[in-house]
Amino acid sequence: MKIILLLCVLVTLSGAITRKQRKQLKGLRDLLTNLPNNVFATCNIAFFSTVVDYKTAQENCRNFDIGAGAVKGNLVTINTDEKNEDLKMLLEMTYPEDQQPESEWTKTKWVWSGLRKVNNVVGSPYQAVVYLNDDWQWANGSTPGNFAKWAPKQPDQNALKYRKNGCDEKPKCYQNQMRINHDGEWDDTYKFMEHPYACDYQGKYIISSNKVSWEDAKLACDNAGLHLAKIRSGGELNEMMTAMDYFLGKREETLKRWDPDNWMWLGGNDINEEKQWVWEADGKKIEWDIPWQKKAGNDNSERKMKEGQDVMALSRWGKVDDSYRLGVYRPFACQCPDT
Ligand SMILES: [Ca+2]
Ligand SMILES: [Ca+2]
Ligand SMILES: [Ca+2]
Repeated sequence: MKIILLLCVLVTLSGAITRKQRKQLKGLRDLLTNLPNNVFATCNIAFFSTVVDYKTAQENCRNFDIGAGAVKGNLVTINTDEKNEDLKMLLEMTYPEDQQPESEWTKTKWVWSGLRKVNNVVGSPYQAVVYLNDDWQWANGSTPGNFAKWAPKQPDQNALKYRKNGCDEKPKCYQNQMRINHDGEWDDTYKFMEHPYACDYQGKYIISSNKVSWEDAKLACDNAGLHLAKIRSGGELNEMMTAMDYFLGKREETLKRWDPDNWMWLGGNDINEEKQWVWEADGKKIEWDIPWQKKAGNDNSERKMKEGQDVMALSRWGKVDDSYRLGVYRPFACQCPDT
């Protein structure tokens, strides 16, 4: 499955993108380039590049439930300019407009969102339905209120007779589902249309499969405006394990213990003082009862890299090892802001 996830803090409320935000967006893209599932995630939106009909999109989002204790996923809720911009950018990153066929109705020029008409006047005359925001609802149950980005003349509430142009509903198909284009404009369309889709992402972590040293992992998170990940509880460990499976693919049982694909960098380190483990994000002492790999956690040898094993990696089986900051290359996880 192809996926893409995203960050909300990148765009100001005005919708204008600053140079710093542009840099962070590039940093975020760099984090996500080589994911095996082609995942591109921000901290708010998971963008799936696979082209599917509305029903499939909705179902897939419901099954996308990363995040400890979080509710099941939804097709994405776009209730601020920031998120509208985020989604627009994700679409552009995945399917650059200048590489798409010219037609404005090309599948990959649109992305499914969670807004749909729940109070349709069935049988109403073609194009006779006025837009009333009360009739519409986001997949998470909220109503759009006055926030709307409809393209000119939309929603037009077109209808199609059964069996016409792909309509598979009796007696008619209605344009009751909303999609967003490269310009961030909304259009109502039919369920049977096929587009990439985006889900609300409620997880705390963004994982990169790029294998780099701990120092470079720290830098890569920083370039995206993030820090290396923290784990502070069993619940967060569970979430991280699920996220690793989801974004890096399932663990390959045949790999040797120290294979780089079995490990992922976290932000924990005892660089400043041996055995005093702190988080890279804020320098705070680690309170989590660290599940050390056997014999790990207290190594200060200088035989290999002329440095101690002062940084933390998490294995695919949930154990933590202390390791070298340079010369060891692994995937890594960044922490979403305010989580
Ligand atoms: Ca329409
Ligand atoms: Ca150490
Ligand atoms: Ca070690």
